[in-house]
Formats: sequence, C-alpha cells, structure tokens
Amino acid sequence: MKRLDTRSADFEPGFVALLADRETESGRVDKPVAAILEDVRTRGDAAVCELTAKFDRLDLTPERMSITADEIEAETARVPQDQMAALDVAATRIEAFHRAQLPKDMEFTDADGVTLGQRWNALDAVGLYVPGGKAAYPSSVLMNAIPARVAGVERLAMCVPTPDGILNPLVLAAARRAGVTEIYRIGGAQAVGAMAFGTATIRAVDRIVGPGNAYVAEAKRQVFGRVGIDSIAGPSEVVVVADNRNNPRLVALDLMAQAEHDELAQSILITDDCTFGDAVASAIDTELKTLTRSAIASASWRDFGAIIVVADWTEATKLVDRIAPEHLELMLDDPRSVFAKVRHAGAAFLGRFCPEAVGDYVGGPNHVLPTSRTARFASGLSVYDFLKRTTYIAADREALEKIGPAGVTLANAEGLEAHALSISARLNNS
Ligand code: HSO
Ligand code: ZN
Repeated sequence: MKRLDTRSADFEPGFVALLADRETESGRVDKPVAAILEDVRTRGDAAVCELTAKFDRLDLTPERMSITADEIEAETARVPQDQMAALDVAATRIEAFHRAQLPKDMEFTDADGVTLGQRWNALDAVGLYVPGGKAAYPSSVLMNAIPARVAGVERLAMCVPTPDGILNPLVLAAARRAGVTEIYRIGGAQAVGAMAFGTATIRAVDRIVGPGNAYVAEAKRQVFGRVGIDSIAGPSEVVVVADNRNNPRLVALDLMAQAEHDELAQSILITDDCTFGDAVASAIDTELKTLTRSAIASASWRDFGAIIVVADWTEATKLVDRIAPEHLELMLDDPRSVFAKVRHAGAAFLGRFCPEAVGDYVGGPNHVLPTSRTARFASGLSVYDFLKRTTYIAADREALEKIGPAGVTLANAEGLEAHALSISARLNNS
C-alpha cells in the first residue's frame, strides 16, 4: 500500500506511479482466439461442440446446446427462498432505474420550416456472456439483461459455460427473472463466435455484452464491427473520500469490498486526516486476518492500495478527476457539495450509509462501469447500449427553397454533380 500526502515534495511522482496502468492479460491470446473464431465461423455447431468438449469437458450435440425451460425450472427450484426474494428486490429496483433512464424521442421545426427529429429503436437481438464457475455473478446477469429488456430488445440470448455440465442455479434464476429468452451451455471465445457469426443452432445477435476472461474479452474485440460490444471490463476500482468522523472499520470494509474482487483491483482512500488514515490502515490489517478472500484482497491492497492525505476536499475532487475511478464513495457530512465538483467517475455513492456494495446489488443503477480510468470518456452500461437512433428530416418545397441553394453550392464545390442536381432540379422544376 502506498501512502501519499499532497503536501510532500514527492507527491506528484508517487501519484503518477499509482495511476500507471495495472498489467492485464489482454493481448497475449489474440492468435488462439482468432483460430477459434475462424473455426466457429466456418464449421459452426460442430466446432462449438468440439471446443466445448475440449475446454469444458462436456460432450455436447447441437440439440443439447440449449438449456431447456424444464432444466431452468428444476435448477431455479433449488435456489433457497431468501435468495429468490433478494433477487427479486434487486431486479425490481434495477428495472425501475433503467425504465426511468429511457430517453425520449425528439422533434422540432426550425426557422427555415424544416422538421428535424430523432427516434430511438431497440436492437433486435443481444447476446449476453456470463462467465462460468466462481466468476459467475448472478447480480451481473441482472445488470446486463434487464437494461436490454427495458430498452425493448426482443431476443436476448445468453451463453454460460458449464464445465463438466454443472449448472449454476442462481445464475439461471437471475436469467429467468431478467427476461433472458434463450440460454446456451457454451462459453469462451467459441461462444462469442457463435453469437457473432451465428450457427445452425444459435442465431447471430447484433451486440454482445457481459464480462469474461481474457479469451472472451479478446474474442469480443475481434468480432467488434460485425456486432457491437460493450466496453472491455478491467479490474474493479474504488476511491473512498472520507473525513475523520467515520468509523475506520466501515471505511476499511468498503476498500476491501473492491480488493476482494481481484488481485489487480485498486482501492484508494482520500482523507484530510493522516491519523484517520492510519486508523483505516490498521482496521484493514485486522479485517484481512479473517476475510474469506483475504489472499486476493491482501495482494490487491499491498500492490495497488493507497492512502492519500489532502489539505481539503477541493484538492480531493481534483485527484478524483485525475483518477477517474469506476466507483467513488463520498463519506462526508455534505457529500453533494463535493460531488458537484466531480466530473469523472463511473458511479458515485453519497453519504456515510451508502457503501459501494449496495450499488453492486440493490441500488438500481448499473454495476457494469468504466474501469482503468476510462470514466474520462465512458459511462456505465445503460439502456442506451441497447438502443440506437434514427435521425430524420422532413422538408416541403418552401423549406427546400431556403436551405437547398447552400447544399447545391457545397455539392458543386465537392465536384458531385448528381448531388447538386438532386437538389437544384427540385428547386427549378416546379
Ligand atoms: N463491483 C463489481 C460488480 C460486482 N460486485 C458484482 C459484486 N458482484 C464491479 O463493478
Ligand atoms: Zn463488487
């Protein structure tokens, strides 16, 4: 863990080092992924089945690729009642937030008499990738699937690897609750290929979303252009801005909630009180003795954690903007006045009773957020990812007479005669 103080002379190089890219695995698997995608593109189902046998130790036929409604029913029945109820609380809240997020169409008639507008339409089909095993978060199934359904996407196909054939009941329950329309027991780059190119069994989709390992991320990169993709998620990050009126243990737990995701996760505390920073550091050491994911969290905190002491909250907001964190917690008396000055953060959590974990599950806004400082130019997953716009123009003769001549001039200047004539012929030929 790094300790930095904005008043010390070596602050700037220390802070720059803290921001330096955390190493990721991406890029090293481009060749094997390209080979898998080519195999799936040319041989379809046969390739998918062979690759599933190889990587997931699962004998599959095209007929067995889909997880049937009966299987989903049986698996869902195994989910404990409290988990089903919690899933429903989460889904209801996520749905309500994303419904409120739906954009409105726009139309106006300008001074030249031209009517201009913009209309939103949902994508036809979306593919949702869900990782297998331990990395499968049912909450992420809700976060990816619900915005798509709220946007109006009709076909929502999900791929989830089932190594050795083992299904994850809560993932299937989440998919059912979120309105996923088809589920396939395949994973890896082959699943991304199947959804992008289509096979005899799996129809091609228009956009692929959802987290995955390095192979899945690389496969998404390679099929981008043929289909849309969401942003490639990096390891999770949190910046907690806290004054000394907080319970150090609560701050410590919020920092560890990110750290336990991944050895490459980054947790940063910004405080105006050095002694409070020390108290949080020792509370973290205490928690790390008992946390079940202590090995992961310890590594993350040791390698990428930081405590930064600032002179005031204005200084804090400037640092937050430079970090552009995925998550920002403001554990302050007046979090809104500080939040008003922040421009770059994926999601913010305001006040002493709003831990980031609440946003992971039951807050309502999406937990798929821009990582690795991409909050400088990107936003979290939303209904916009499943919608696109058609703009339109309606003009009558009078309106065309007003704006047409300038178009004719520009068309001639570009040497495009048919363009010029298509306008001028309408103006002259009455
Ligand atoms: N904090 C993670 C999302 C998550 N947390 C899922 C728990 N489950 C990335 O934003
Ligand atoms: Zn989390």
